[in-house]
Amino acid sequence: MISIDLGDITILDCDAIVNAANKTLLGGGGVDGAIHRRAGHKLLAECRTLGGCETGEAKITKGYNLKAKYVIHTVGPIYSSQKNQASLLANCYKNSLDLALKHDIHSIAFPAISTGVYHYPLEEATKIAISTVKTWLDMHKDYKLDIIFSCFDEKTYNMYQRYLEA
Ligand code: AR6
Repeated sequence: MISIDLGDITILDCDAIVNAANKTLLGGGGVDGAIHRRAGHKLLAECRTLGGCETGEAKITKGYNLKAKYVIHTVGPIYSSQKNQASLLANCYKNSLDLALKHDIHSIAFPAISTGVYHYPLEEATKIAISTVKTWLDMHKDYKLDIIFSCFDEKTYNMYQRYLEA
């Protein structure tokens, strides 16, 4: 099942929340900063052991002080005119979902990856997020997974609503 939530991803009570991180996995601004602040310093300590993460890839840690048991850290593309932007962004969703399956995660919340500091145009990013997730769910019909798109502002929420209804 896919749903949308307007608000802060760090307070969601689900098995995993996804972090829109950078390649260092050592924290930053935006949703990354918010997740690290609420999870506490042990999250950073675990992230230091991971050796960073390539764009489009995903790595998993515990959630520490979060309600979520796990954080899945993925690195979205920094928007530019490069041709492979869309597939890199799609990989973030796909690889995060593959990790969820591997770790028996049955509810996962995604922020709008790359649409903040990384400046991916919201409408394009929303279409990629929704189509990638729907394709993954279609390919894993026997696995029960609730997916929440966590939208931090109304503009993002309205965009997800529009494309989920379409
Ligand atoms: N809950 C849900 N969504 C949030 C929250 C929150 N607490 N805070 C922000 N957002 P961004 P990016 C939304 O910039 O574009 C960091 O410095 C935000 O409004 O967090 O992938 C990393 O370290 C936007 O809709 O991520 C990287 O260097 C969405 O999350 C870089 O930013 C993504 O915005 C990654 O940039």
